[in-house]
Amino acid sequence: GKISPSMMCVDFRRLEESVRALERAGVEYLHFDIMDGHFVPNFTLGPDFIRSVREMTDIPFDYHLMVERPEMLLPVFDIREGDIVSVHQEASVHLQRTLQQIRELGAKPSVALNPATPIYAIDEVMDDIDLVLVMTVNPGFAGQKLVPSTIRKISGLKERLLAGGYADVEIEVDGNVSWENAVKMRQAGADIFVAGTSSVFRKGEDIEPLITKFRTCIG
Ligand code: S6P
Ligand code: MG
Repeated sequence: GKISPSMMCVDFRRLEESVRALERAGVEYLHFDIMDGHFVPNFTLGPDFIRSVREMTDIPFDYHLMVERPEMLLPVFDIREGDIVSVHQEASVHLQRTLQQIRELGAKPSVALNPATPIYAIDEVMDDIDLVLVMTVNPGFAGQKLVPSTIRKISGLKERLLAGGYADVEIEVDGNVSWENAVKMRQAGADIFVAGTSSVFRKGEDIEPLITKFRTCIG
């Protein structure tokens, strides 16, 4: 599996030091939670912050847009080839067009599904996505508890991808990806794991050994 550490969980006083530790640990992506105070009841990381991290490292970025009308905000980010861009199914009125716009930027288009959003919501855009972001908590905050039904949802999605001829579409999981939950999510078919306060970001603990431990859970 691949690791995408959640940057909203980093100790901002030690930002550069943390990015270096994540580089040494060899994480595949950096996950940025972008919240607008409308689509979700919280407000987080903006383009200036993300741009300053962009200047520090070449690790591909994983943009998680928890905003209404995400298509309007694509130009404010320095999206590069190989980055992931996830938009929520409910947030984009012309979802297929938004995914096309992400593809045109050279990035990997992805649709994020809230716990209550059914898998079939993406049926008509399967040819337009490289991955699906399965939310395993309701988006808005770090440190929440897993919504248990989402584990079944991951295996349901995996089956559907295989049966439908979309075996290349990856499954990313986000929310309370703890050591124990990571194992279950992996068994259910997840490929990319967002690591947050449930695993690698713990006050006073070094990131690197925690990433190594996390790897053993996700295979
Ligand atoms: C939640 C956000 C996530 C969190 C992540 C934190 O709205 O999309 O990316 O930052 O889930 O991890 P944890 O382990 O604290 O749940
Ligand atoms: Mg996220």
